[in-house]
Order: sequence, then structure tokens, then C-alpha cells
Amino acid sequence: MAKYPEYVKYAASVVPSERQIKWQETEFYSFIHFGINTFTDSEWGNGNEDPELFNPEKLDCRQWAKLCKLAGMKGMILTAKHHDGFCLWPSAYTDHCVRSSRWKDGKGDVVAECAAACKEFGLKFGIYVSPWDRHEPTYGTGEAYNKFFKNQLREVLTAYGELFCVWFDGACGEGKNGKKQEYDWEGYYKLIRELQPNATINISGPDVRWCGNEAGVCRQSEWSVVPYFHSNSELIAAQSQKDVSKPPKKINPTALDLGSRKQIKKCSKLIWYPAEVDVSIRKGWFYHPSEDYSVKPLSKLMEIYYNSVGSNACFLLNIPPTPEGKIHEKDIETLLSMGAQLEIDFNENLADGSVITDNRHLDEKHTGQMALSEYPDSYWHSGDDPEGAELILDLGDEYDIDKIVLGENIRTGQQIEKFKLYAQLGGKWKKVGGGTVIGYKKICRFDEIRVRYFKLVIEKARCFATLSKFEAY
Ligand code: FUL
Repeated sequence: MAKYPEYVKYAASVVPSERQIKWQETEFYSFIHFGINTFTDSEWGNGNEDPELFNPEKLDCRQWAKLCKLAGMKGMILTAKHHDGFCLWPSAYTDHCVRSSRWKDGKGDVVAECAAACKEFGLKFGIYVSPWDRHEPTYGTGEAYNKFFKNQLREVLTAYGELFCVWFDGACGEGKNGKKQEYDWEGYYKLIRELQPNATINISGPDVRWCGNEAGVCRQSEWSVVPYFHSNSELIAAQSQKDVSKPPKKINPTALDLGSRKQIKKCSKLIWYPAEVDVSIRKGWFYHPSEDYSVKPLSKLMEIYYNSVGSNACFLLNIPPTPEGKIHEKDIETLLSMGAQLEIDFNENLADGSVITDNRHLDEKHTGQMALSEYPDSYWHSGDDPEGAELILDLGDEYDIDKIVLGENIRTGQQIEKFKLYAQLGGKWKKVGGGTVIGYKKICRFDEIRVRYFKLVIEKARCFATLSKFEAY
């Protein structure tokens, strides 16, 4: 029987919460940056903007939702309040909100329209609420602002149905009075857990980790089990954007490896803290007419998709509506082609109905064949001697294939540390993929081959190995 060091056993025992699993399954979803900045052509408002300016005469949240759906997304996160403090819902705690705008004579509610559209199109709905508020006079005064912010949170957490995510960025700048606020993060989290127990709290929160840049660059190995200190709000704030003109473009080089054995060895506390990749389809987060001709091309978005969703992270793609309240035709073009490309790339899982044999399994309920099962409780389990375990996928016939999708059963943690993938060509096993992390999902891509058999070899793992996805396209 293999022996494992205590710290490896500990890492192997860290598992996601149900809400984290649900979030991970969302995979690809949109960010909608929309607010007063949309009308002032800016990225960070200073809080002094006239609410009258907000007037999206053709606001069409159904168009946003429909496009997200057609692009292959499963959710949407709306900036209910950005750093300028202007609220897209009629907050009872400030006049700096849609109620003071010309839009619908002050009777509109963008958050409500957006929530309804998501429901109609079968998308999960989430909200971004910026704790940094450059309008609110109590900001920077301590308890008074925290109370105000919690009141606002309560409004958005209770009026718009189920939320899958509450997104806090790390920015903590100065308020009107030049003072910085000490946020009551624990208090905010408590309220969210109480009112939206299924929502993950992302970025400046305990459930989902920022990948570390806004350019769509991911680590080669995005571990989900990492040292606890990565969730520290001061650390997150220190690493976030501090200047509107300097969006983080690269991953801090000292943080390229967060979860290998080397990183977790000396750590007394680990958490399940998977990565999210947030990037805008344009240069800025908000809409600027000057960027109409620099919408990211399909090839760039697909590259980010494969590097994020295909490498154990989620992909949060920002699409900023115009002042009219609609998605611009340039963005529509890219989004529709993205949806079409994803349809083509994942048209039919050729491993459906295949046979998997293995060289070891824990018991008869966890044979290799179980990796093909759709049920969450059915998966292959190696038993406690994972290294050298092999699974052979027999497609039953030869097919043209250029992608294999693998996934661990993350309910039992993240175990696999190194793997290789082979295809049988001319009677010989040829390596077509491999790496470190598999996690929730790993998409291995290679030049198209005509093939019947694939072999997955687990070279290194923590206490055991599992597999709940083995798909071929
Ligand atoms: C950052 C903000 O400062 C940006 O304006 C944007 O909202 C981005 C997603 O988060 O921290």
C-alpha cells in the first residue's frame, strides 16, 4: 500500500462546497458592465455624475440574455453598482440610482429586468456590487458605511430571486472625503450566506479566486486546492487594479504556481479556491464607441476559452452594452460566431456508448466504465495506488478526433498531479496530451487523427485518482 506524506493527505482531503461545484459547472458566463460610465464614456466614475445622464432608451436585457445563450454561456453577472456608487436598482438608501434618472421617469429597475431576462433564457444570474463607493458620503467613516453597504446588499440579495454569484472586486480606493473605508468583509459574507446560501462569493471572497490578470492569461496549472492566505482580502486588494489606466495584464510572476506540492507543503491551512478568468471582449470594461473596431476576434476568445474552461477555470467574458442599452453589432458578431464555433467543436461526444477498461479500480462500483456515466455519483476510482493507473477508451470504431475532454470527480477533491494521454496509431501508443492538473475539466487538443483507442495514464496523484469525464470530439 502506498504511503502518503501528511501534507499530501491533507491536500487530498480538501473538497469543494456544493455551491462551488455548481459555480464550476457554469463554466462560461458573461459580465455586463453597464452604468453611469456608459453615459460618460469612462471606466471609473468619480461619484459626482449627474444621475439624469442615465437614460438607456432602448434598454433590452432580453437581447443581452439571448445573445449570452446563443454564445454558449450559462450565466450573467451584472454590475448593479460600480465604484461611482450609482445603483441600477431603485435603492432606498441613496438617491444616486435609477430613481433619479430620466430613464422610465425614474421608475425603472435594470437589475429586475436583467434578472427576468436571465430567467426567461435559462441563465443563472449574479451581481457585482462594488464596496468602493465614490459617491456615498459615509464611505470612509467605518461602521456607518458598512451598515449602508449591508443595507444595499440586502436589497439586491432579496429582491431578484436566486443568485449564483456575488462578485466583489478587490479595489479599495478613497471616497469623497479622501478617506479609505475599512470593509466589514465578514459581515458582508455572513449576510450573503444567510440570504443567498447557494451563491458563491467571487474574487474578494472565500469561494472563487481571481486568476490574477484581466487579459485572459491563465496559469498552465490552475490548482483548485491552494494555501488559505490566497483568500485574504488585504492580499487581494493589494494585487488588484489601483489605477484606472493600468488594468493588470499579466500574472504576478511570483504567483505562477499556487498549488503544487512545493507550494502546499509548508502550509498549515489549505482551501478549495478555484480560478476564474475575467476578461472584456473590448479593451475597456464599459462601452466606448472608440472601441467598436477593436472587439476581440473569435480566435482570441476561443484561445481564452480553451485556456480557461479547458484548464480547470471558469471564463467570465465581459460584454458592455451601449448607451442605448443594447449590445453593439460588432460584439454580436463575435458572440454569435463563438456560439457557433463551440457547437462545432463539441457537436457530438464520440465516446458516448464506448467501453473503458482499466488496470485497477477501487471496487466494482468504480470501474473505468463509470467515467462515462452521466451520474454525479458515478466515476472511476483508482483505489489507493493511483500511480501507474491506466484507462483505455475503446470508441468501437475509428473516428476523426482532435479533442479529448477529461474531468476528475471533484466532489472527492483534486487528486491528479501528472498524466499522459495516448492515442493508438498504427498499433503503437503515441502521446497526444498530458500535463499536471485535470481538475473539473481538462480539454486536450491535438491535430486531428483517425483513431479508435485512447489511453490515459496517471503518472502522479495525491491519495487516489478519479475520473468522471472521458469525452472525445
Ligand atoms: C476591477 C474594476 O476596477 C474594474 O473597473 C472592473 O469592474 C473589473 C472587473 O474589476 O477591479
